[in-house]
Amino acid sequence: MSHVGQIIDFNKIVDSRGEMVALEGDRNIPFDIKRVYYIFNVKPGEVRGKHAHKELKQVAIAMSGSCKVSLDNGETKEEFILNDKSKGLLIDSCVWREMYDFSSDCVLAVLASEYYLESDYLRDYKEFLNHKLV
Ligand code: T46
Repeated sequence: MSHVGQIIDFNKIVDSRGEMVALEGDRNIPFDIKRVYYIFNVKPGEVRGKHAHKELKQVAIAMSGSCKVSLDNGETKEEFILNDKSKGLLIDSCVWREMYDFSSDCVLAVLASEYYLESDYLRDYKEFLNHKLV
């Protein structure tokens, strides 16, 4: 089975004072990071995402709490639970994503390969499937 998303296990730098993770573009993040945003205070039962991107690649990390992410490349669907600040979910371009079951304390940070660009969005599922055929 081909994988739709990939979990990246970040190296934890641990010493007697606590723990740290360092994120570096083109190193442990497999693209140059152009944008960072984070999502929090998601209302119970809300689903975010429900779109794909033509070019954008992202890594999503639950900095606190947890949420679920469903990824769909048009052929295969996979569900991930994000609940570990030392693991990131790599979401490639042209993957339909839905984020749900956010815990009330969830802070979902996202590192993105591009600046925000509305024309990069595929917000209609049929349009997404057609785009994959082009
Ligand atoms: C994804 C999930 C995890 C901006 O102005 N700048 C930005 O960088 C972003 C991401 C959004 N926006 C505006 C666009 C919309 O008017 O904020 C509003 C909400 O954005 P959106 O509906 O895209 O939010 P989500 O949570 O459904 O999806 C976002 C990302 O778009 C998406 O790529 O993977 O977060």
